[in-house]
Amino acid sequence: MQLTRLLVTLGLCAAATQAIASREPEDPAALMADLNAEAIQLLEAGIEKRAPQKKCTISNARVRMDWAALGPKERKDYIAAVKCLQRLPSKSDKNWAPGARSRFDDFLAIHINRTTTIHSTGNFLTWHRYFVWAYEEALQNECGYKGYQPYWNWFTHQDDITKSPVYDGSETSLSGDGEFFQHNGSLAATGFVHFPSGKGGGCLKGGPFKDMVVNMGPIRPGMQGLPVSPAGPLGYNPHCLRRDLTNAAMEYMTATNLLNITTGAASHSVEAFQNELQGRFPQGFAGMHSAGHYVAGGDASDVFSSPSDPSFYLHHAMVDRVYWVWQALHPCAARSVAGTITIGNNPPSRDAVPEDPLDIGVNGDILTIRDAWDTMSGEPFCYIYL
Ligand SMILES: *[C@@H]1O[C@H](CO)[C@@H](O)[C@H](O)[C@H]1NC(C)=O
Ligand SMILES: *[C@@H]1O[C@H](CO)[C@@H](O)[C@H](O)[C@H]1NC(C)=O
Ligand SMILES: *[C@@H]1O[C@H](CO)[C@@H](O)[C@H](O)[C@H]1NC(C)=O
Ligand SMILES: [Cu+2]
Repeated sequence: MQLTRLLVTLGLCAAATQAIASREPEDPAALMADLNAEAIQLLEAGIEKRAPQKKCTISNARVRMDWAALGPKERKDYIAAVKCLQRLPSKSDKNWAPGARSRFDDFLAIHINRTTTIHSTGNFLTWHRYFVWAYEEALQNECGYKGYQPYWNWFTHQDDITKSPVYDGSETSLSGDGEFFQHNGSLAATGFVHFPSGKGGGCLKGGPFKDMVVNMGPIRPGMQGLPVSPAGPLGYNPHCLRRDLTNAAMEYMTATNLLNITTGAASHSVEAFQNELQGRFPQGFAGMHSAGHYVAGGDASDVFSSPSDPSFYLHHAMVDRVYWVWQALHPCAARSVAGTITIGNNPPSRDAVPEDPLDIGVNGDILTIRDAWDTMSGEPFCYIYL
């Protein structure tokens, strides 16, 4: 750790080319694509140098793609696999999570249960990386899905999120807005940020997930007027999926914020990177991770039960994509951990260490933070982003 910090300070570990580092903020989607291309080049060079015999290579890795880049058939296959997970019976202990009725709910249940030890903690990035990967595995192994986990590209449709192919409400989207529901917007960033209400807030109006039933939560919704589950965090509380597509939260998805965490002031350590990505709440800065949840709003505005909205996994694949880019651009800092084991260090706790377990319950074996640093170790991850 000390050596890494020294090397980083001396600038010896900065792999990002000056060309990108010195860019002026511009079209964030173009910037993100260039950063992604740079990451692939660096990974390729790194593999050739260190382990030419590696079983996971750029050419055989799974390639996770932008939802917008998938064709209609690929999108429908993904949607069908998610619906399949929502039909398959839960594997969770009924006494532990009486509300978990499906395999989809098994993921929601463990996320609810672990919330205070996986957010604003040292394991935030790696826990969610493993969580999304296990979901992708379940879609493939239990529901016959042949593709890979797609991501929601934050850097398009800033002006009108209802036009995004993820949220446009069509048969090839993850459904669009909720019905209009009069409310006072959402409180984000533990109350430090207020997003005004959009045009929704109620049950989904249409699209593939219109009739889906959310079985647990909300526990601590950010959206005002959303009733808390009377059944407790893991109790059974069947309700419709609610959304309030919120353009105001898209204001965080900027080239300036992306540059800051990938090549700028917030890119030199995992601590700075993860903190800036998650937000500086007391300063009224929600950060791209948090803001992304509020773009969907409704059930997704609850840090505990946000995975009740299927778009959670596309948002978190994007969080992981940005983490993956940052790691490729900062090879000396990539394998490090910062932060404690309790949410915002509340209550105060020890520092997280690389050997700490990543527990995703019935959804997968226990890995460690260290196991989850490399998406191309082949043990178990082997994927890249495009
Ligand atoms: C999480 O599960 C543990 C048992 O494994 C239980 O003691 C705890 O109360 C649960 N917490 C929440 C918030 O579900
Ligand atoms: C919205 O705020 C107003 C004024 O503060 C309050 O009277 C009303 O009950 C609030 N509505 C909801 C749904 O929270
Ligand atoms: C970049 O991140 C740093 C560290 O969190 C923060 O202090 C600074 O305000 C950010 N810069 C911009 C332009 O947001
Ligand atoms: Cu989470």
